[in-house]
Amino acid sequence: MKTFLKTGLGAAALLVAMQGGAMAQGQLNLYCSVQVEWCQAIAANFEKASGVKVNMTQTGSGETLAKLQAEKSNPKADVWFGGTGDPHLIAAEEGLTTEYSSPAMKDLHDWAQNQYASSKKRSIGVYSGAVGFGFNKELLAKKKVAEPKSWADLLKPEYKGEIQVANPNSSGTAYIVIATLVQIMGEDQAFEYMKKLHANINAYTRSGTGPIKAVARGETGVSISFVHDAVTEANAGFPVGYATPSEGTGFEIGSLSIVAGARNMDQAKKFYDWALTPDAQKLGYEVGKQLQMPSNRNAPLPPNAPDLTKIKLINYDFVKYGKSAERRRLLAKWDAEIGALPK
Ligand code: S7P
Repeated sequence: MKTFLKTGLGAAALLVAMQGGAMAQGQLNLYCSVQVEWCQAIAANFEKASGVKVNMTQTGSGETLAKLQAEKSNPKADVWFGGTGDPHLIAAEEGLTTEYSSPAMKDLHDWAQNQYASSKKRSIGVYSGAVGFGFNKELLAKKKVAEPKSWADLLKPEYKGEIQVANPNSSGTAYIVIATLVQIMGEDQAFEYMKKLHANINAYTRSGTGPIKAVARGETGVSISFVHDAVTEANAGFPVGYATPSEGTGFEIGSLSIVAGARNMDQAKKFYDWALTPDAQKLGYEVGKQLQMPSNRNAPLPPNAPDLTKIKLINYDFVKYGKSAERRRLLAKWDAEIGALPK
């Protein structure tokens, strides 16, 4: 009896101490804009490394920006991980995120540090990836349609009803597509191009990854999306190939920001530092088979990841296209001139 009481009390004391310890580490409300498997791995591994309890919500970049804007006076999130860089810059400009300088910054590639400079210390790069075309090789072969190689190719009549891209109002990926076309062709020509392209589009999806998933399932022949997502689908066994446009293409700086007025600021900073380590940056590939280029110079490039140095990238103007007014203007123009066109 005595031993039972002793062990019972000991175990209870240990449990209280453990709970006290875990509680002392607090919690973190994480908005996460990469693929859900990666978000879950980020949450679980940070919990393990820090003892901080993580409440994670996954939504794409455009949608997360809209949520942060709606919650401005009563922020619900502490930190925003991943998603295209322009909405992070807009969040910075609108005061939705706050300044932070991580000691890990010195280990990051220049492009990741550029995001820190462009956002006036309110955001940083965690990964990068290029826009291009994903296609279903079997479907195109069956329809005797060539694999697209250029922006010009996408206007050819054989792609009628064969192409999917996301809606730029909800998708950061699709916003990069518009900004890329404007930078390559000039604004007037880019909108003329998108009007012609509309004839070949079968759907504007909510999320930026929707089109490549539809390609993998054989629901559409071609997607305009990030090429790393095409390789992920190919690695999963789908007959998916990819190409980057011969005229040049845009790219993302997938980013990380701390929410202004975060209730759990210490935990948010801890997470931010951890997310920039090579160990954290390996998780995207290890768990979610994601193939973006990590921002920490010491994190390995995932096998078969598209090599950004071999892609014709434009000198994407993140500062200009990461401005709130510019995004609003381009989206309104897209709604009026493209989104409103009959299908
Ligand atoms: O994780 C894949 C990826 O393509 O998704 C991210 C982003 O959330 C896409 O957001 P949208 O739905 O708003 O386009 C990219 O940053 C990332 O590379």
